[in-house]
Amino acid sequence: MKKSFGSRLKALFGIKELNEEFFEELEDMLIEGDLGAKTAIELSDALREKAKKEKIKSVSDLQLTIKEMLYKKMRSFSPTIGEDGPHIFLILGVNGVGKTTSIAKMAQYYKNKGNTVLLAAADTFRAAAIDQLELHAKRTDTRIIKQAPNSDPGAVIYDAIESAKAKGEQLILADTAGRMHNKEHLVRELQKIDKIIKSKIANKNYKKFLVIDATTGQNGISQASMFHNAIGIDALMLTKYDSAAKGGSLVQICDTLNLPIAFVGTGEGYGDFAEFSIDEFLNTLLGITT
Ligand SMILES: Nc1nc2c(ncn2[C@@H]2O[C@H](COP(=O)(O)OP(=O)(O)OP(=O)(O)O)[C@@H](O)[C@H]2O)c(=O)[nH]1
Ligand SMILES: [Mg+2]
Repeated sequence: MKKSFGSRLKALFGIKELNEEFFEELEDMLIEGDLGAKTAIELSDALREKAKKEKIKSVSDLQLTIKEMLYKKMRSFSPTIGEDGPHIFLILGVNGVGKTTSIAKMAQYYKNKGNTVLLAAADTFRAAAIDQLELHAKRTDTRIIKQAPNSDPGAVIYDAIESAKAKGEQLILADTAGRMHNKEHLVRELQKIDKIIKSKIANKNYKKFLVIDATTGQNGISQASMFHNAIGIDALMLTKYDSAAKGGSLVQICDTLNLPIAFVGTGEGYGDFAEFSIDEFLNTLLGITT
């Protein structure tokens, strides 16, 4: 297994003195860690300065300095469900990032908080997607609105909103297809869904979440730009941030698109889900043990 960014940081510090070679190597490592060239250069320059002025003496000094710098580039967001429902969360992301699983985890999470939840099976592109969501609905004891495979996802969401309003349910979690015949088709479909939701739900009760797979790396940045340009994203959700965590690209996405992160998934179980903590994320990324 590839060594985590944090353990490589430790190794780098262990064998080097703080000479030019060290900073170049650090810069390469930050780029490899998906923090992007801009951030990597910015960080290593700032560390150079700091090393000169105040002397960085230990690996923990180095880790904490990087942490401080990255902290400033990130924001978190904690969505709360008010009484004036229904609220709708549209869950977006490319194929296989963990949309459907995250919806099940969110359903459990909000139900545990005492909210009523409705699932909308608006990934109608694959029959199996509807079955998968239905299985999660059964397991988490959540109501689901679905239609036949290949039906219009906008219509599924329309139905779900009507139904949630009629039953007084507080939160609709809508699954979407990550795959389409082509990108233009996907974008057009998402824009259509967006329009339907906007016409039926108060703006403040409508949030669009983009799911980013922590193992994706650099590609996450183009994914985020694509979705953000297509319909505008409100917050990110990080998945698969377990074991060999590799989430450096998340810092870049937050920084370049100015987006907050709401949740993090750390496994396949319903409980492997939490509100995003910048502090914990950076500790894992940088190998900081507290
Ligand atoms: N380890 C781990 N696996 C996850 C996590 N979230 C999702 N998965 C797994 O990733 C795989 C894909 O998850 P799905 O929820 O089906 O992803 P999706 O985005 O809905 O996929 P499509 O509908 O095909 O676009 C499944 O095997 C999940 O169990 C996570 O946080 N950690
Ligand atoms: Mg899915």
